[in-house]
Amino acid sequence: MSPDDCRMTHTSSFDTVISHFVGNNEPDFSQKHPLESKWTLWFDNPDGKQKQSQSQWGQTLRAVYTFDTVEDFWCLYNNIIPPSRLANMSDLHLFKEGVEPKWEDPACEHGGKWTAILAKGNSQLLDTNWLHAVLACIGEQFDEGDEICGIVVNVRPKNNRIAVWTKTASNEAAQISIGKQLKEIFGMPENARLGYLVHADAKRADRKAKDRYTV
Ligand code: MGP
Repeated sequence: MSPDDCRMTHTSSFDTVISHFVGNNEPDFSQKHPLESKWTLWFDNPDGKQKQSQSQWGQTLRAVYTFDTVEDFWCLYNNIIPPSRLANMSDLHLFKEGVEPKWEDPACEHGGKWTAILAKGNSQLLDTNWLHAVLACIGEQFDEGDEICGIVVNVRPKNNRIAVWTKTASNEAAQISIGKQLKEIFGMPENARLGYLVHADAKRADRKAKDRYTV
């Protein structure tokens, strides 16, 4: 990676997040700024011709890169293509280091996920929502930040999805708090609905599982 690859993009969200991380209006670029947690980006692009069974799932899942500073995040972000340009059936997972993006991981097994469904055709909305939700996770912006395991974007032929995975499905208050904050991050109107699916329910009932909570 050349230094140019690490050039930072001065978007409004960048400005917000950098001042959030640095805590003042004069960021110091001479040193890297640590994040509270280490994060690993995972990529998956299974063969989409067949529906995946629970036993096959995860065979093509790969860890790509781990970072723990603001600067290394932007290096990564500026060097990967956005979700809107990924092939159908691709998944990006950004999880706290040491947590595998699977129902079976000990940090996830009692958890679930809030999922936003995004209609195809609005690339900018997909990419912006992904970036904003990623920044909220790595910037520890959720009041219940310890509950966050990671975030996933699924690129699919019909609808795309962004999901935030959390640890303790039984802690309703924490999940509702995260769901409400996520709705704000996505700029969703009050009457729009976001659903929380418990992984254990998905494991048991698979595609027939119903959301446990909604906001
Ligand atoms: P998916 O990739 O989340 O949805 O899960 P997709 O590809 O859009 O398919 P659809 O069913 O929503 O149309 C696809 C399938 O993979 C699930 O139904 C499960 O059988 C399996 N699966 C998904 N996840 C996240 C896991 C997991 O963490 N562990 C296991 N064992 N299987 C999973």
